[in-house]
Amino acid sequence: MFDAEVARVFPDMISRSVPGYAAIINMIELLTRMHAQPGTRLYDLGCSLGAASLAMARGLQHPDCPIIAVDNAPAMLERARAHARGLAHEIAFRQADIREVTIENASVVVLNFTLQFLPPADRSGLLRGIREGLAPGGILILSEKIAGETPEEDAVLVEMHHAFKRQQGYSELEISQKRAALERVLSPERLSTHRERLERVGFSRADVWFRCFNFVSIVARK
Ligand code: GEK
Repeated sequence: MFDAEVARVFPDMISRSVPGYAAIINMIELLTRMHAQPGTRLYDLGCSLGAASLAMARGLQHPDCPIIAVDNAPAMLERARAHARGLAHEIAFRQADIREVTIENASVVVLNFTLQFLPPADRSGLLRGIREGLAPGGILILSEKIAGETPEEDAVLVEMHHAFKRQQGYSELEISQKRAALERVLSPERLSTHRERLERVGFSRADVWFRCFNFVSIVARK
């Protein structure tokens, strides 16, 4: 699914299909600056080409914080490693399924549009593991495409998202077919479902800090 061709067009594809993607990446830098603690780890789960990992590296003010970036698509990791070459702060890229990764002593964990690709039944387990691996004061940044709370709200949000994609010249592009294929394997959930699950697995707060149409980003605290 996330093959060499998707990896090649990925930056263009994601910024044309996720409204606010660039703003979210920028704010991951800021949220890292605010929350990274000396001697802890940072994780980017489902890192693709490493845009969020690079933002975390820019935001970090402590040299002793390893950044661990995980993806299970070799084509993505190959490009991600090339992008990160020569960086002052090294990023450890790992090819693995994010469901198999043990999160330990983490101050910032990023799931930037990745949870949506896991089968819904696997989502609680992953989030519980993240919560257990967070150090006191640690945060999870969770960005997702969401479904509306009602069919009516969903229709309004989808209409706006499609207008955004047209504005981005999306239908003219060959990559629109790739995107459509990806979106068929993506299962968005309602914002209320995300909130309830985060609470159920033990996060004490979940605050939406970004929203545009049916795309949100949440900061969840231990
Ligand atoms: C960004 N965070 O640019 N284990 C590991 N990786 C996975 C798994 C899994 N089980 N499932 C999917 N992936 C990035 C964008 S893209 C979002 C994330 C999108 C990986 C998959 O290989 C892909 O690279 C990524 O999750 C999702 O900030 O394409 O809409």
